[in-house]
Amino acid sequence: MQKKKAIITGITGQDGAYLADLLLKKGYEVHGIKRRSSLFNTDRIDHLYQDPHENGVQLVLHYGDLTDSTNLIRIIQQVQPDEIYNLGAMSHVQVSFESPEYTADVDGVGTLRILEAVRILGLTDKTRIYQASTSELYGLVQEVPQSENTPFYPRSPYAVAKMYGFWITVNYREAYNMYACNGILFNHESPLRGETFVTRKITRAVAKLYLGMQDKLFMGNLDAKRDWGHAKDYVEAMWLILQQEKPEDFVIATGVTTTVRDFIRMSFSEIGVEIEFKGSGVDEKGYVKSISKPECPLQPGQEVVAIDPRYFRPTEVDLLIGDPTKAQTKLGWKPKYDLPALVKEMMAADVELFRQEKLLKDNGYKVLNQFE
Ligand code: NDP
Ligand code: GDR
Repeated sequence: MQKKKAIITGITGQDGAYLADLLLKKGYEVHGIKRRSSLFNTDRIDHLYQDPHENGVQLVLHYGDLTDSTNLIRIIQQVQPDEIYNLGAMSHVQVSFESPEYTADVDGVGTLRILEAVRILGLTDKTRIYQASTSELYGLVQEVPQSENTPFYPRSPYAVAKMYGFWITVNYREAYNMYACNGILFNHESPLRGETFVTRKITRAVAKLYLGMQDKLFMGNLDAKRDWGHAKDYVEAMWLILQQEKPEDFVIATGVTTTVRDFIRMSFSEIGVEIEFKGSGVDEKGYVKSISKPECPLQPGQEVVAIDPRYFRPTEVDLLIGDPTKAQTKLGWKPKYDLPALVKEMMAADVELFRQEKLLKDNGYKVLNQFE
């Protein structure tokens, strides 16, 4: 039997890395689209890299960009994929307020470019398409928990661009009978999460506080509530969505919501520190209440969390909590991780990362920087 071929846009991102790993383990030939960058940008998939000079290579990387139809058409024509996972995006909500037009081009029109490429190339009967849609579509709370039937009310240029991506996927499915589906994924995290998303920002900072490498963590809105899962579980759902008889859209979530404040508490608790918050609004601060690990350099009463209003968004999404019933029933999908297990894994990874950095520094070695 011929190997299945998949294209992943956004293969260098968090989800791209986990999905590439999953598909390779399932025996796929995986083609990833990566952007040209002035520095190497393949850290997350270097362990999967295969030398193109060898025979039987299963992972192939192509240069490309979602803003360039010509190159998307060429790659899709060359690969003739069974499945395309469109994960590439300008994925940071706050940054989308700074770069709204670029975000619309990549996240909105980029989705159209993929769908149209498949149509132009006459692959509508062969190629199945997964579109990385998001719980940000729900935006301003209309109902909870949010399901496939909850109306959308996007609250950022990112979410509005993704709304176009969602509906153009539905439209191509209906207009051209394409197998094209949206996964409406709620927030999912991991040790590979980008450093400026809230969970990773917190676990990195708490690890550095524990190792005496940082004094304080500056945060935005601590009241925001998110339904956080593990990226490893969520890429499994992406694959399942494309294996169904009929193309449909699915919500993927844990059904549990937690405040940013509680995520901070849970992260500190991994280093044996209990935190108490005092004050409100921009004056809220987090203090060390107790410490159970003697090696921890923090002191009771020390201020370790403060608010910096620069991290507030012009319009915020206050509450996300997903209803994964359809995915559980039709896909048989069930996450293996809960939030405590996710926080534990992320904290352990960041403590290890900075322990290595500190060890080098403490012994007179520089952390490698090729420019110095
Ligand atoms: P990341 O930000 O980690 O990865 C985004 C990927 O898209 C990177 O590989 C990035 O490349 C690539 N990319 C950015 N701009 C372009 C472009 N112009 N052309 C081609 N590729 C581009 O995101 P995640 O892995 O977390 O998310 C994957 C997808 O799922 C995204 O579409 C995101 O919006 C969506 N999503 C994510 C959720 C989450 O909680 N993680 C939840 C719901 C949806 P480079 O490495 O070069 O920057
Ligand atoms: P989100 O993720 O916007 O939900 O989008 P992010 O982790 O950036 O923010 C979550 C919540 O935390 C609040 N917050 C802060 N956020 C950041 N980044 N930095 C801070 O200092 C901070 N302080 C408080 C935010 O205001 C927000 O309410 C993610 C992305 O992966 C999207 O691509 C994806 O579509 C959605 O999740 C589902």
